[in-house]
Amino acid sequence: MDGRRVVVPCGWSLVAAVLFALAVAVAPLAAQQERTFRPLRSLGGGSELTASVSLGDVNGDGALDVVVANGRHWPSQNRVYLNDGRAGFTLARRLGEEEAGSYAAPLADFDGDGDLDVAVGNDRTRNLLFVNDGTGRFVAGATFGTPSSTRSLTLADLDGDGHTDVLVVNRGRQNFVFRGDGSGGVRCRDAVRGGGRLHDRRRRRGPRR
Ligand SMILES: [Ca+2]
Ligand SMILES: [Ca+2]
Ligand SMILES: [Ca+2]
Ligand SMILES: [Ca+2]
Repeated sequence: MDGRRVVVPCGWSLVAAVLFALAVAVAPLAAQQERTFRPLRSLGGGSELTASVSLGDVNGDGALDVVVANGRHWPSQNRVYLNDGRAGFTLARRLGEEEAGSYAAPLADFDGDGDLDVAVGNDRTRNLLFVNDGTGRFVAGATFGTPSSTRSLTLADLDGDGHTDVLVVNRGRQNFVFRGDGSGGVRCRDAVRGGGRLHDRRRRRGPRR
């Protein structure tokens, strides 16, 4: 205690009074800890136009690694940062050879070999999968969809066949579900508009933004 006087309301039991005094004493410490919260590490360069990050153990060492989707509207390099096990991410690898305006890079095992692959959602260029060699090195695999304005990808087994599917959300354009075949391929399953109705993927409405 710092010698401050704590006034306990009348009629309280000793236990209640002690708990009250402890709460009064601890509250400033909690507030101080909140004020002193600082970044543990830096990650990547400050000039990159990062849209999102994904976590997953891409090299099988038990530590969560980071995949960064960069670019947004402008072509940029996506990167994989390997975790040294102490939240240090000094080793960066390029994800793909070509720059793209990426918004999303979620992880899932698309080819069923046990390691995490990456689905990349792009603005103005095709979305595509990157296949993991098991050590966190990726090569480009299947593309899915036409060049559009993808803003996010959500991965889940939507049709219950045991394979990960991809819900593609596009700005100002049709959204789509792509069905994963479990061997690294994804195919358009249905187009999705508001309200959960299904539409033909060829029907596009509204101006491109
Ligand atoms: Ca790892
Ligand atoms: Ca895999
Ligand atoms: Ca693999
Ligand atoms: Ca599925």
